[in-house]
Amino acid sequence: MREMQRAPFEDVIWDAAEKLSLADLRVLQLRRLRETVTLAMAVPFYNRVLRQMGLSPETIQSLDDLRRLPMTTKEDLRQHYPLGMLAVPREEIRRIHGSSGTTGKPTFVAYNDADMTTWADLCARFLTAGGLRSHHLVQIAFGYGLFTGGFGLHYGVERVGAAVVPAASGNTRRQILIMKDLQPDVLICTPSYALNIAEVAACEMSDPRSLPVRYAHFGGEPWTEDMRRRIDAALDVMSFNNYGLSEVMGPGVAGECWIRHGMHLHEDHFLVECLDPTTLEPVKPGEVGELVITTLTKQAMPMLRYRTRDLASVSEEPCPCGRTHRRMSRVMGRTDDMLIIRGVNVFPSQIEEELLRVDGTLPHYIIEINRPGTLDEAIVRVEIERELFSDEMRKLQALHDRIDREIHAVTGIRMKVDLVQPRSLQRYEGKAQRVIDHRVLVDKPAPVSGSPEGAPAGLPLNP
Ligand code: DLL
Repeated sequence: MREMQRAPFEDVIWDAAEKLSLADLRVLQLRRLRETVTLAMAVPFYNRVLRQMGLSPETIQSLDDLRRLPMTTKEDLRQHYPLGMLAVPREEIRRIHGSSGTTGKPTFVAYNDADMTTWADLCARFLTAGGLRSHHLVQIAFGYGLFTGGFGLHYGVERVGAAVVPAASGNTRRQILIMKDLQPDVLICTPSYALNIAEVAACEMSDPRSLPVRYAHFGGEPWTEDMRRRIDAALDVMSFNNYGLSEVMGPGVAGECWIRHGMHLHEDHFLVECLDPTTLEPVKPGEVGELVITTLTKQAMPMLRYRTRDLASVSEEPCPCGRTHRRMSRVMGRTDDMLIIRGVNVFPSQIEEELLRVDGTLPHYIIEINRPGTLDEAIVRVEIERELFSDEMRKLQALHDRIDREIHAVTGIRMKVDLVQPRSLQRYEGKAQRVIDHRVLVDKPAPVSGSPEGAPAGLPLNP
């Protein structure tokens, strides 16, 4: 979307901190990093590790000292289940959320009053950058519950002063009814659920573009630029990407401005490193690495160098919108959802990109992996437009062969391609599941990423 250099609405900066000079930002970050390490000393786990490493708040003299701090992993949180990582007394906790895990046990995260205020403010920040104004009505179709999406965005919208319809996820017909009758300006959900809404709306009325929504904020799962083009066209909206994870807050870590070319990291609240996941050395600006995030203002559960497993790049290029905080790319994949098929590393997002580039495909697909004998076998099932099935076989075959070639070109391996009827693959109301790895189910739990909320990863829900 780089070609579009004029804001489609008057840009509003929610917080002056978004335009801090680099020098001022660094001063603020260093002060907050010391405060965070001080707080972390109250967490028995961090206290022990920091002492062992000879570290204390006083040893943090510059931002470079961040690299001396220990890393935190999901496994550390699991080992301190349910709330062993608290830095404040239990009585101070105001909210507990959680993320789904492979073991069926969620990882719990906690917020005190100050955290709740910060969280609402950071969501308000990216929502404002993406066009939300106080006179808007917003339909939130995220799950309300342990998942941070529903409540996180809800408080962010209210913080802006806009009105919320907390429709929650699911019951797609009712979502459409609410849209028609209440005329919301903004839709908030996962990108895959937005597609689902567009599809059901198309079955029920002639044109989903006549729905009133004009802006949309999507996050919680990976999606591609092609997916954005299709959603924007299907619903006649301008959609914005936002990123976050419950362990460090939930939504509110980064979000797009009107440029829609990368998500501004909220760097006054998070120190974000982009590291080579193997060597743990920083990658160059613009190169893909794993995001490792240190919270700077979270009080109830501060996180030191949390390994997100999310692969993205971080750009230092100035943004035409004037916000000074660096921008992260879309999440390209996760270190733990990288598929190894016949020894080759493949990310589902690479396949999505290729599939959606081909005319006639619909944005619904699933990648299934089996190992019938000794060799892995991958099947990509993708829905295609209904008319294509009534065309001559030759056209169908040509489409099949094109997809086959494109996937082979990008991944280097041959996958079986299965063109299926529209609406024949499962739909999701929260995070979509794009991979079913039958091999993994046999001996170890499947990766967390992309699993529908609350579902054991790797298992199809209501197939
Ligand atoms: O998904 C928080 C969130 C809710 C963010 C709503 C944005 C909107 P978790 O359930 O803990 O928290 O899952 C976090 O989801 O590590 C990424 O792998 C993935 N993820 C979140 N946002 C995006 C995005 C929420 N915009 C995990 N693009 C993260 C790609 C995303 N992946």
